[in-house]
Amino acid sequence: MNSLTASLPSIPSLPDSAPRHVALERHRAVDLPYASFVREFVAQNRPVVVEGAMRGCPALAKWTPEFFKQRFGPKQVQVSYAEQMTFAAFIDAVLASREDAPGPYMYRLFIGPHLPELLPDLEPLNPYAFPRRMASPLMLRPWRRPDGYLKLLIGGIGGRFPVLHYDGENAHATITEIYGDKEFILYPPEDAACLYPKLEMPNHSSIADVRQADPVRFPLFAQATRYSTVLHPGDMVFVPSRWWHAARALSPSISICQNMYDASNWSGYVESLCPPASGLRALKRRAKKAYLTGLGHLLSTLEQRPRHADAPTTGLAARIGRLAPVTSAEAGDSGTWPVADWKVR
Ligand SMILES: O=C(O)CCC(=O)C(=O)O
Repeated sequence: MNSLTASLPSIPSLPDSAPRHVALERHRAVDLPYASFVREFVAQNRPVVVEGAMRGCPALAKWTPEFFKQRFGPKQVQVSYAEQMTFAAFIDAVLASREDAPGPYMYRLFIGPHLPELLPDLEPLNPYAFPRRMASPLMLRPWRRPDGYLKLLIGGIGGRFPVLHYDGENAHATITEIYGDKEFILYPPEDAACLYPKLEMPNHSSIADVRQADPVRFPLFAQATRYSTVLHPGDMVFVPSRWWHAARALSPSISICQNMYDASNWSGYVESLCPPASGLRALKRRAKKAYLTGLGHLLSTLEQRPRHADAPTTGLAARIGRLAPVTSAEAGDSGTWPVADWKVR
């Protein structure tokens, strides 16, 4: 047992009669080296909050609702799938949001293609949001996201992400609070049956609001184990693949969300991109699957190379680092990311 494992409380198992509410495990970044994070949480598909995950990132000192209103006021922005409005109108609605009359919640604004001016505010990059497989030049073009598919999430008091869900394509996610406070709730994959997945969208729950689930319609819900926490500025929650999650702003709140793949969730990702098909399409899928599977093996090997803080920035080691970035130094700064030609799916 390593020293971190020795100091971690194990996830408790609850007696049947106990309320199934557990406080989500938290660690300070200074006590959780990246290698321990990967070994203890990512590789084991266990959620955790890392406090102080983005030290030195300018957004923490700069981003406020007023900053967005002043800087991008007249710009039309995508708030949800259906709603667009100017940033100024959106921020006004966020600041007017109340527990009994929640305002809009922004969850469809991708920073790279739509607000690339913000990218330098997020550097140095969150050291826990690695490896950056989607940034690898070896990644197939339609799925290549040099910034890790960074999304902006903003809501006011009582505003919430609209649905209890898990992320598609077997992704892990990191969600980092930049400003304000947000309640974050997770349920483990094995409790899916208690969360009433929608038939037509099995990663979305039929329960509209976990705080007001109808016990007659959703009798099994009470048996699901809820892990909850409150995110404060600088806190990052690691949401492992297939963990259900929901979020609600407790004050005007700004955060960023980023998806992540490594050896632990890659095969599920490949499966989700290559569902069974017939005819010519089946041949293309097989070729894509073979490429992505091989790429996964190659990236896993490269990611395991020992990293040295004083690694050379030129030559073979640097080139390998660019193919499989596992540190922010290897990922480079946002000036080197080809943001202009990304498409948002
Ligand atoms: O609002 C949040 O923090 C949740 C974000 C989320 O789950 C998502 O973007 O998939």
